[in-house]
Amino acid sequence: MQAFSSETNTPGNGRPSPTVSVVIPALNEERNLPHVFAKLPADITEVIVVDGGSVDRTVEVARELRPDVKIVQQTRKGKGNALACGFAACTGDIIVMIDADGSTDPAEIPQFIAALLAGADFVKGSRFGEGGHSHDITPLRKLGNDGLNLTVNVLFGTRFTDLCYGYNAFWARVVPSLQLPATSLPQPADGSKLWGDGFEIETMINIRAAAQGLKVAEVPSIEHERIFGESNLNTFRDGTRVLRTIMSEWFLARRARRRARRGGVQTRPAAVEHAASTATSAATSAAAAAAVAAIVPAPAPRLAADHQVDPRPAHLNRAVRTPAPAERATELAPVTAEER
Ligand SMILES: Nc1nc2c(ncn2[C@@H]2O[C@H](COP(=O)(O)OP(=O)(O)OP(=O)(O)O)[C@@H](O)[C@H]2O)c(=O)[nH]1
Ligand SMILES: [Mg+2]
Repeated sequence: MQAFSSETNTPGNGRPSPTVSVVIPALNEERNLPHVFAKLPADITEVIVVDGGSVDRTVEVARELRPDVKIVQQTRKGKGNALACGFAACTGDIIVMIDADGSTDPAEIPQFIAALLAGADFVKGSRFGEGGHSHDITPLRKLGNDGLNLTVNVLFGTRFTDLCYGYNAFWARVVPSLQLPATSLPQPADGSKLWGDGFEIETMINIRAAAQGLKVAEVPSIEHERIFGESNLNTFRDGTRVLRTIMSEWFLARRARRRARRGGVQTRPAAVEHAASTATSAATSAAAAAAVAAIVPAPAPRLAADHQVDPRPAHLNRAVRTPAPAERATELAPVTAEER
């Protein structure tokens, strides 16, 4: 199925439209799935529900609602592992990640797609940028979120307005550069989670996308309260994991930059083949233009003294310059089990 044509990128003009996979991690969400599925745009190519061992009818309900749904059983515990398993099962050109609890509105998906078609590699929903809002976040979590957000912006020279939100979309080709923990690794015997398997996944993905030099855009998003059931997130435990993730990503990026400088390696932001080819044509689309208007501006590359001048449009968020994915692979610390 062809999906999400912009005015100038339609099957009619001979240029193929991207196909779109939606990944939905779900843990005991049988009552919420009907609300989520009802709002999925009609031209989504595939829907992947990643089940975390639900003890309710989550899987059955998903199949009843959408017989063509792909059900994936995650290989370990945690939302991060669920997303990694879901991404691995995607066949679409674009991957959109949303929650199953009714808090992220699937009706916003076209805005994310428009920003990708307008040239972004990676698009983040933002509850706190202009036009965004959260009906769900508590004052304590907002405070923590602001602190973590500021920390990342200072350390990485980014301009994120909402670091910890789980509503993102990106071209599928971006997935390898995120270097998520392999889905084939075993679950630690002591029941702990691997780094990246928990709720720190959103932070990890966002930082890695920026640190890889991908063009990161933000679009406004309205977060709703979970409709039924209870949150799986623990403010202090998961907030601490997020903070530790930020620090560890920063040390890795710094070490990689130093090593690259010592070796005289020319490091450039990752290539943007597909996005670049669609950017010009999509720029005239009203939807894309609206989305681009919300894209975060380019930050000053504070950590990269020898940052190369980047010819890309100023409305795209360029983050610190770090080694290309292949080079960075050797820099990433081995995944270690961490306390729950
Ligand atoms: N497959 C799977 N899904 C999970 C797991 N933990 C959470 N989820 C799903 O991930 C999404 C977000 O989880 P929530 O518990 O709502 O956490 P949150 O949205 O970060 O936090 P709140 O704002 O408090 O709701 C929901 O769709 C959950 O069902 C897990 O271990 N496995
Ligand atoms: Mg939630």
